[in-house]
Amino acid sequence: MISLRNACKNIIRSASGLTVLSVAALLAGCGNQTTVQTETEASDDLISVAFSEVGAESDWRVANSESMRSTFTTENGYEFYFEDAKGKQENQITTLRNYILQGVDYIVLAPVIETGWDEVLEEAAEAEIPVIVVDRMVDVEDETLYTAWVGSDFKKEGEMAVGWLENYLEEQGNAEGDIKILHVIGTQGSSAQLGRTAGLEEGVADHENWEIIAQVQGEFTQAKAYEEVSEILEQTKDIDVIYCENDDSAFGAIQALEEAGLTYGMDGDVIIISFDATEAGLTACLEGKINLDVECNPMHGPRVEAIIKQLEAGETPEKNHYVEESYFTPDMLTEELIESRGY
Ligand code: GYE
Repeated sequence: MISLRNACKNIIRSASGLTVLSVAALLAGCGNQTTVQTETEASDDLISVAFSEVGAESDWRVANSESMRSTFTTENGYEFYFEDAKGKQENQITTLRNYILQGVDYIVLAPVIETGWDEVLEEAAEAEIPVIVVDRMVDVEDETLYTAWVGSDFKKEGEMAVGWLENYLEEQGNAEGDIKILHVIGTQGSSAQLGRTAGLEEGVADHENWEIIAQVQGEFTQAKAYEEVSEILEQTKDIDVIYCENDDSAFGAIQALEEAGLTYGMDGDVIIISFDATEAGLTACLEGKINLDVECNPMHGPRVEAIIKQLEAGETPEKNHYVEESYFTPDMLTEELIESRGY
């Protein structure tokens, strides 16, 4: 039996003589929204890579999308499809179904949250389309439903932040004093949130004098973090540390602190911990506004390409690939270093 995927693919393959318009009409039943190349020669040589991105909620995310776009170019031999899910899993599921119907060669998924992927990934497996998961993870019963994953060890990132705070407080001669932490949480249920939160919560459990006074939903955006931190500051100003799960939410927290007239960073009262180490985040760190910025590398395009190249060569890529990461404090930074990082 010819699968719908193959039927659609055949339409694409045999369409060389047709106009773009008529091909688009033919493909309407295949859920294809994208203009199709009419040069069979050209499109036959290209590997189609279809990416479902979380959204554009943060600088990190924008850098991640750009890394994909600049890797999967026609010059590099790819036909690249991109959909922004605007932070909604249901949009990603619809996008994946369209990619499956379209019969792309590879699906690349940056999942918004970990759960809820079993069904659509089974559909991709039935259509024999390899799915490469990038950045956050998927939590599926059958791990063969995805081919490989590449991203960060988010729990380790959280642990790095906790280890740094422990040392910093000791250096300040404040290892024994009460430490009140405001925790600005990222998108609930995303691997980045789960790992960074677990790192902090375990660190707090290990220190009798550390306390999380409130957990607010920053959703990885400046606007939401600003709103939530402002509300907390109306109730209390007795805060020693704000643990922000990404740079954009750190900017929101900083904005709220400034409005409330509180000092922060290297020369202030409130310690700011952040994650991502984007150009804007590291610039704020160099200026002493962020005490610690834990690195989270978004340049996944070349890493995904390496996996695809292995698959094209008939090799089996490593299932899970963790990116090595570090952290930054103001004394470790220079403008040149920040510029050289490219995001
Ligand atoms: O930290 C945040 C983004 O999943 C690692 O998502 C990613 C996170 C990143 O919105 O800025």
